[in-house]
Amino acid sequence: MTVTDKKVEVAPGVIQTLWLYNGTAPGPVLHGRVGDTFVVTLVNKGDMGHSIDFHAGSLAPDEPMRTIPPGESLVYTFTANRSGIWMYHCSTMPMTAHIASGMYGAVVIEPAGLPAVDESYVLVQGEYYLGAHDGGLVDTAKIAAGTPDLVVFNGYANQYDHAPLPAKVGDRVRIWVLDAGLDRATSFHVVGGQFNTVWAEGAYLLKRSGTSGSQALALAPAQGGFVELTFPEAGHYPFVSHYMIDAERGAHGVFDVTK
Ligand SMILES: [Cu+2]
Repeated sequence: MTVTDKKVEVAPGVIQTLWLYNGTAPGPVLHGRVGDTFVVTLVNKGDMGHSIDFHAGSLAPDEPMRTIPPGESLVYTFTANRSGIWMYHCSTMPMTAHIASGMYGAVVIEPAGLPAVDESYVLVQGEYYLGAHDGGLVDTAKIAAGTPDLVVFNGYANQYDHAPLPAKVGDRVRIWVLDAGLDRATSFHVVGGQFNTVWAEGAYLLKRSGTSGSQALALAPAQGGFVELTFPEAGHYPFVSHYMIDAERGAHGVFDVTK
């Protein structure tokens, strides 16, 4: 995973200079099964020190999570012994500025025996504290004040209003959600939908329930899980963080459900 600085559009007409793993915010979604070993080479091609912290592995952080200066690299090896949707992020101080500049992502380790579904999506919630709109850097005063300008799924405000996620009537849809923060919790809800399966932080709250339901998946920063639902009829089903101020900040999208 290579760290670079890059100017990126984060909402229509809003360009920010971000610090990125492999050129995107969030960084790439890594997928695996319980027992898989990941060997990640972190290469710092940015212009300041950076690092990476994978929650998906348990180890002494001293060496693999160390900050490396520009031009250097390190090899970070971990084994995913437990299922989950695990956060990774830069842990170089000030960590707030590094995470808010795009240095976060997800590692999905499926629980053993997870059934196949018809559609599966990964949504990673993040935040932007905007500097100047023509390529500015993160505004750390807004971080200190706890006032993000944008709260987003997969790095772009209202991304899936512009390009809705497709699904078919009657199909089982699984949505993995990671709240990468940095400081906002999420309450993931699908308007017009009900979850009959909810799995969060290692355990099922509901599992293919026939008569019990769930309306929102609550996640604190750095927590994750998945929900499953079936859409009963064709239409446009919005999905949001039901912290409504954050839905209005950009944590909003749409499922376009067709027959
Ligand atoms: Cu960093």
